[in-house]
Amino acid sequence: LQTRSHSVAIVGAPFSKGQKRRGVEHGPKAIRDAGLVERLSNLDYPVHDFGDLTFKHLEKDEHFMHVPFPRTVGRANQLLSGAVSGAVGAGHTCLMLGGDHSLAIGSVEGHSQQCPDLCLIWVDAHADINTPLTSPSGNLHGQSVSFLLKDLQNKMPQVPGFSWMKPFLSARDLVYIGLRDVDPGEHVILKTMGIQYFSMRDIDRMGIQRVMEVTLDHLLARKQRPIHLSFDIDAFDPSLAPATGTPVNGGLLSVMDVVEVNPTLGASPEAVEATTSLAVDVIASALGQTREGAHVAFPKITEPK
Ligand code: 6HN
Ligand code: MN
Ligand code: MN
Ligand code: MN
Repeated sequence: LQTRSHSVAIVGAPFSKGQKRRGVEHGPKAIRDAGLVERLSNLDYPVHDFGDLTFKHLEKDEHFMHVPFPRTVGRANQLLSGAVSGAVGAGHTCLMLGGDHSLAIGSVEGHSQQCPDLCLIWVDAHADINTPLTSPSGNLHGQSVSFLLKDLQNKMPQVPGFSWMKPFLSARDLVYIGLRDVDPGEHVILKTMGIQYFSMRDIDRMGIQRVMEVTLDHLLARKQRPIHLSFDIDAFDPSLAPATGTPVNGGLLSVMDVVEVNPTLGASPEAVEATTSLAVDVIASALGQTREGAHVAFPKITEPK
C-alpha cells in the first residue's frame, strides 16, 4: 500500500462563461453537498477546502470572432491559475471543482507553474481542442486544449483576455480517454499532431484496464512525472468507472479537475443526485479508493486481548 504524503486542497470554481448555458456554476456546491469532504476524509486525506473563487463578469466584453466572453473567460482562468499554483506549491494534491471546462486552461497552466514537466489525461466525450477558427459553436469550453498546446501556436489567433499565458504543453504529453463526439476540425488536429487518444470504441475493444496501461506507459515510460487529470463528467459511461483508479498508482496524481456538473439540467432531483454522487465517486476512485474498500485508516488486524 502506498503512503499518501499528500493532503487534498479543494478549489471551487463556480464559472460558466465558457459556454452559453447557465447552471454549471452551481457545480462546486452540488459536488460538496454530495458528501465530497466526508468521502475524502474517509480515505484518510487531510482536506483543505479553499472555498470558491469569486469571478467577475466584465461589462465590456465583446465577442472575438464568434467566441463569446473572451476577456471574462481569460480573467477567470488567470485567477484560477494562481489558486491552483498556490495549492500545488503548498504541497497539496489539488482538486478543482468546475464550472465549465474552459477552466482547465487556468488549472493546467497554474499546475505547470509548479510542475513544468506535467502530463495531461483528458477524460471527456469531447476533445475540447477546437481553435477559435475551427470551433463550430464559438464556446471556449470546447477550445481549452488549443490554448495549452505549444504545437498549435501558429494556428491560434490572439484572443483578448489571454495575454497573461503562453502555451507550454507538447502534443505527446497529452492523452484523451472516452472520445465520442469529435468535430471535423478537431479530428484533423488530433491526426496531424499525432495525439494519442482512446475513443469509446477503443475502450470497448481493448478494455479500460489496457487503455490505462497504454496511457500511463505513453506518458510515463520516459520518466515519472506529475499527472493532471481533467475529468469532464459528460465522459461518463459505466465502462469508464475503474479508469480513474489507476493514475494514483505511485502517487503521481497532482491536480484533478471535475467539470461540467450542471445540477440545473437534471430531469429530476434523483437525476441530479445521480450525477453529483457520480462526481464524488470519480474523485474518490482517482484518489485511491478501491472497489474492495479502503483500509488506510486501519493499520493492523485487531487481535484478541
Ligand atoms: N465540453 N465540440 C463542441 C464545441 O462546441 O466545440 C462541444 C464542446 C463541449 C465541451 O463538453 O467541455
Ligand atoms: Mn465534454
Ligand atoms: Mn458535437
Ligand atoms: Mn470537456
